[in-house]
Amino acid sequence: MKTQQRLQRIVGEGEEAHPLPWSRRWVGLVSHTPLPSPLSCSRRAVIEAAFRKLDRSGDGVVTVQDLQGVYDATQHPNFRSGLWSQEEVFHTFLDSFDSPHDKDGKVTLEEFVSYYSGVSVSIDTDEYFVTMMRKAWRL
Ligand SMILES: [Ca+2]
Repeated sequence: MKTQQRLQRIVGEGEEAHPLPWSRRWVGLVSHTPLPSPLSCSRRAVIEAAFRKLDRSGDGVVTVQDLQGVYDATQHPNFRSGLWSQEEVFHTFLDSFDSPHDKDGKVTLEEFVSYYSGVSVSIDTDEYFVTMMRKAWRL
């Protein structure tokens, strides 16, 4: 009994003195946490290609006028149910890219890149990101 108590004390003290298992776990957690990283060249290029496709007028800003003929609003569930007009579908679509600090119904390249930087963080490989963008925007 005495020995067992002494052993428990030693083990207990050992844990206090050497918090290594916890430290290791912590390091593991940190290394698996995706950190916001700058976009790679291939990711940035495919985002810019999608933006150029959207910006039909070529003035560097995507507006509702640009979307007409590129984005099919008639497939949107709220259009199909008669809840929204095509115009409302376009505005809602643009709104998802529009910076919360500058809601003007126009999307600049920087706003578009910023939106996809957020998406990019959760995608591990450049290849997958590029494929996803090509499919989404039919590039
Ligand atoms: Ca434009």
